[in-house]
Amino acid sequence: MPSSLAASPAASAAAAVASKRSFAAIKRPAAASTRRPRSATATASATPSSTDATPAMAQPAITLCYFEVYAKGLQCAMVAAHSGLEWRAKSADFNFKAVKDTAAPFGQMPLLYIDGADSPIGQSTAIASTIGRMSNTDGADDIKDFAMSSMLMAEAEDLYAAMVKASPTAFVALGTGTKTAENHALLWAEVMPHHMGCLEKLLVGDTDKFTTTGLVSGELFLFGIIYQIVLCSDAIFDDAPKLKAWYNRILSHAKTQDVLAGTSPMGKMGQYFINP
Ligand SMILES: N[C@@H](CCC(=O)N[C@@H](CS)C(=O)NCC(=O)O)C(=O)O
Repeated sequence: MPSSLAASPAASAAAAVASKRSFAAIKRPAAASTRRPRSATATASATPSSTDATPAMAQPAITLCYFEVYAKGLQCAMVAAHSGLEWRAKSADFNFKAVKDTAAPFGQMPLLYIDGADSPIGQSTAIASTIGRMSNTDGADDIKDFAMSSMLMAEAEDLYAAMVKASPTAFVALGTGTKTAENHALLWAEVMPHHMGCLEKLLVGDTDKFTTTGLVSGELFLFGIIYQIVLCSDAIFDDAPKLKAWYNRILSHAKTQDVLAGTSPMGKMGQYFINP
């Protein structure tokens, strides 16, 4: 990510206040057997979760901070948007440079601030896992769903790494470093078909779901990177019809459309990976 992006407007006042408190305020969702119906438990400000798994306890609001591009932000925004938690993005005066060498655990974004927590969370997978746990959208009521969710998140990171290696971005042209013409050709001819083939086999039976709900945090996180890949080539679905159905199902979801239209709390985000 170029340094010009790091200078994008940034410091959430809410996040700064939140960063002074402790993690004690973060509650663990109750086990499925003790959960009450959503209507009896949702906080006034929370939007309804897109899954049937709704946390029994009101959870603190969260603030997701990232640059105005998809890159590592879309995956987290997808998980936040479908979580049912009250969430916001960084405020206009958020200053990444101010937290980069202090509060940010790895000096990078995305960062997740939880109201009541004493420090932000770094690493997009940790952010997605935390949101998934807080909102009970991580499939953890069913160990198979949880394992699948975790696998898909790891797979999404592998796909992201493959794109970073070989695809030009809005900021780095083909021919720079490992983004050679040869690697780029290999990406689309071999790397993507291999990954899509593996994913196609993991979908449950003849369904368009990887899990019982089809909307666990790992699926939403994976959607975030696959959407970015599809912006470069939708041929990835040529031999993966079930995966295409899975993709279209999540794509057409109102909460996904909100994120993509720039009408979610995250606002507008630009395309990161591009064609040469
Ligand atoms: N492994 C990290 C990578 C995060 C990352 O690479 N962040 C970049 C933007 S995509 C960043 O913050 N760059 C600005 C900087 O390092 O100053 C994650 O998944 O969150």
